[in-house]
Formats: sequence, structure tokens, C-alpha cells
Amino acid sequence: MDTTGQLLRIAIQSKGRLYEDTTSLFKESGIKINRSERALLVRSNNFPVEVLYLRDDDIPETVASGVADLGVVGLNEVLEREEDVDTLLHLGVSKCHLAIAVPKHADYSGPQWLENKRIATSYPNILNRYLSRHNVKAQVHVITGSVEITPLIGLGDAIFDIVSSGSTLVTNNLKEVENVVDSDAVIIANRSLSPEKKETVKELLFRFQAAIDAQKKKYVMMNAPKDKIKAILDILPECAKSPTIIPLADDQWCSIHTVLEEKQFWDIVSDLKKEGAQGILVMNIEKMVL
Ligand code: PRT
Ligand code: ZN
Repeated sequence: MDTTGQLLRIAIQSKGRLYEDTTSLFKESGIKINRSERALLVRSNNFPVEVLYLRDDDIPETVASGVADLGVVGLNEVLEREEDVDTLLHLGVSKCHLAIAVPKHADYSGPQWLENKRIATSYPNILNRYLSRHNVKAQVHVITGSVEITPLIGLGDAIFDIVSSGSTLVTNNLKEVENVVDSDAVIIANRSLSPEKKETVKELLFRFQAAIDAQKKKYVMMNAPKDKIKAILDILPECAKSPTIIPLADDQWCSIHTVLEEKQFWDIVSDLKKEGAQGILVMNIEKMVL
């Protein structure tokens, strides 16, 4: 079959935090990308897609201009670059947020505290939009890298930067005072894809979604006394109300299989044990088509 018209070029980060998450998503979606050392453009041999490896900062523009059809990039970069692209899917990985932080002992009282202050950031556009929403005039200093060190060396009164665990702020004697926007990796698309390419995008998103849904869920198996089946089913959350029940060699016992979100599992595991569930096994699901 000739798939030339359907071939999608997708820009992803060449190395860094997003690279790992994106590469494993392709793998979990059954799309083979065999990248030899430092290759910049690699075509999959089992799906009509070729991967273009770039710095994440360049991905929004590359997609907006049509050099790539799709891109995987942090929402933070999409919001900062203000390029004309569609955001198609949130991948729920590489999560972080953009926050304003000030020295630990500052008497921060709200956005007005920032009036006339110097704020260091690599995200001036998002910050300026935030400041104008709050009618605050501040001096925005654009710095690439090591933003968190600026208050310590007297280069600024506050910073606006990516926060994940928060430990970088603590190490630099800063405290977060405003969470401005949450971010995760997203798929962005060029706004004028051909109908053929749109078909491939549909198939790609379907596969990605199945892999994302599977990551959130666990396959749970447990043995239980038959007379406790009802009690155990009552404990299971609504979404898992039709579990598989399999007889065991001991006819007083059965095996109950169901699918749960990991958090739900931890919420109910002690109740399951109280009702006599034993040998509880929790397994990863590779793909899940809903
Ligand atoms: O070379 P290239 O330009 O492609 O990479 P990069 O260095 O710009 O990006 P990279 O790989 O560091 O991050 C890529 C994307 O990952 C970001 O744009 C975010 O969308 C996302 N992400 C998720 C993060 C973090 N978590 C993160 N913790 N990006 C950066 N950080 C840094 C942050 O800058 C700060 O210095 O980690 C520090 C804070 O971390 P905590 O855990 O101490 O709070
Ligand atoms: Zn970057």
C-alpha cells in the first residue's frame, strides 16, 4: 500500500525529560522507531510516521510552519511561544507547573507585592500575561537557565520558573507563592493537515490514548472465600462492578479479577483483606481499548 500521502512528520525532543516519555509512548503504542546514534530524522518501519528530533524550544514553530505535522512538547512551551497550532491530546507525563517564587522570608501578600519588583524568568510571555491580568507592573528579566539562583545573587526579587517536586526552590531558599499554570506533555498539530494525514493522526491518537489509559490502570487478581464475593464486590468502585469470577480447585474459594486505577487500589486494599481476600496480585496493563 502506498502511504506517502499519509506519512506524518512528528517533532519530538532529541534528548531530555520529554525524550524518554515520548519514546516510551511510541513503544507502548506499537510504533517502532529504530534511532541510530544522533540521527535527526527516522522513519518508522511499521507505521506511516517519521520522527524529527529537535530542541523542545523549536517544536511549536516547526509545527506551526508545517515543517513538521505534529509535535510532542510541554504545554509550557506551547503557551510561551504563542504559535498558531492545535493542541490535540494531553499525555499526562512530564508534569510540572509554572510558578512565581520569592525568598523564603519575604512578606509576600499577593500579586500586588510584585509591583516594580524584578522577576527573572525564561517564560516572559506567560509571566507578562499573568501580570497584566493582575494589573501589576514589574520588571521582567529574561534569563535562560539557572533562574532560581537569581534572588540569591541579588539579580532579582522573585522568579517565575518550572516547578516539579519543589526541591530546587527549597535548596535556593525560595518559596512558591503563585501557581500560574499547570503543564504536561501535549501533542500539537499543524492547522492545515491534508485529509490523508488527518486519517493517520486519528489512528495515532487512538493508539496513544489506549497506551495512556493502560498506564493509569492496573489488572488486579485476588483469591477470596466464595461466601465473601458479595462483600468484596461491594468494596470495588463503580467502574469495576463486573469483575471476572473464576472457580478454584478448592470449591470454597474463587479468584476475582478486575481493573482498577492504582490510587483506587490503595484506597480499598485493606478493606479487601478484611473481607478475606488473599494472594492479591497487581499487574501492569500494556494496552487498553475502551
Ligand atoms: O535541550 P532542550 O531545550 O530540548 O531541553 P530543555 O533543557 O529545555 O528541557 P528539559 O528536558 O529540562 O525539560 C523539558 C520539559 O519537561 C519542560 O519544558 C517541561 O515541560 C517538562 N518538565 C517537567 C520540566 C520539569 N518537570 C522540571 N523539573 N522541565 C524542567 N524542570 C526543571 C526546572 O527548570 C527547575 O530547574 O527542574 C527544576 C525544578 O524541579 P524540582 O523537581 O526541583 O521542582
Ligand atoms: Zn528547551
